[in-house]
Amino acid sequence: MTPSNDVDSPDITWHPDPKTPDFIPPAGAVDAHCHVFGPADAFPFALERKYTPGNAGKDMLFALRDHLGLSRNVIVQASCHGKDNSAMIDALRAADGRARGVAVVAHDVADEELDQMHAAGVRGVRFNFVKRLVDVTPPEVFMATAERVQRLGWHIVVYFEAPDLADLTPFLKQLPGIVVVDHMGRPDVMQPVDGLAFQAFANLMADMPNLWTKVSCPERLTVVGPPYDDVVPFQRHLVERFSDRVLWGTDWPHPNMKSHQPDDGLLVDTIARIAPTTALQQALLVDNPMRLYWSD
Ligand code: 0GY
Repeated sequence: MTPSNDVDSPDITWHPDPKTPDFIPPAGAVDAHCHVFGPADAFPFALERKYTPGNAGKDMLFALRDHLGLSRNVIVQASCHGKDNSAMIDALRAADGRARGVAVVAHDVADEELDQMHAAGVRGVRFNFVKRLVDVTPPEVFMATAERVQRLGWHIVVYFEAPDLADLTPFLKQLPGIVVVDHMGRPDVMQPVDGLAFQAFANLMADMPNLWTKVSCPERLTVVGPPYDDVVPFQRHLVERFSDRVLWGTDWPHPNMKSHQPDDGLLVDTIARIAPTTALQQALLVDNPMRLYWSD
C-alpha cells in the first residue's frame, strides 16, 4: 500500500490481504457502501478533513470487488475529500457502468455540475451530521439541497449517530423522496435489540415507508470485535423486518478505524448470518440496490 503523499502519517485502515469469502454472493451483488481515497497526488484530500486516510483508489476497489465475488459498487463521498467529488466521479467513469455514486455538494452547486454528476452515475447526496467528521451544516441548508436534487430523482443519504436520532427525526420526516440512513443509525450494541433506543430507529422505519438503511459497519459498531457476534442481531432484525428497504456494504477502506483492520472477506461471510435465506440475500444484495441505483 502506498501511503498518501500529502501528509506525514496517513491512516491505513483496511486489511491488506482479505480472505476469500466462504459465502458466495448471488449473481449481480452490490457493495452499496464503499469509498475511494486519492491517490492524493491526483485527488488531494480536503483541507478541512478530520482524518487522513491512506491512498485507496479505484483500481484497488475494483480488485477487491472481484476478489469478494461482488459485481457492483456504490461509492459514497467521504468527509476526507470534502465537497470535491473528483476521485469518486473518476472511479464512476472508469467502472464501465458497474458503479454508482453518492456525492457531497455545496448548497450553491451549479445545476450544470449536478447534471454532469448524474451523467457520471451519481444518484444521491449525503448529509453528514457526525460532528467528529464534519463541521455543522444547518438542517435548512441540507433541506434546500434535498429539494434541488429531486428533479434528478436522487435520494438522500444521512449519516448520524444514535444519540442524535430524536433531534433529527422531524428533519428526517420532512425530507423528500427516499432517505437512506448509514450504518443503521449507529446503534449502541451494548443495548438490547428490543430495547428503547434501537426500537426508536426501527419504529421510525416502520412509520416512514420512504426510510431505508444500510445494515453495514459491524466493524465500527462492535465491542467484542470480529466476527461481530454482537452486531449481527441488529443487522438481522432490520433485514427480516424491512427486507425491501435494506442495503449492505463493506465500508472499504474503512476510514478512520482505530480498533482493527477489518477483513472484507470476513465481512462478506457475515451476510449469511444477517440475511439467513436466499430470498433475503437476493433482496439485500441485488434487488434493493438495483432498484435504487440502476433503475435508469
Ligand atoms: C463511513 C464512516 C465514517 C467516515 C465517513 O465521511 C466519512 O469520513 O463516513 C466514520 O468515521 O464513521 O461510512 O465511512
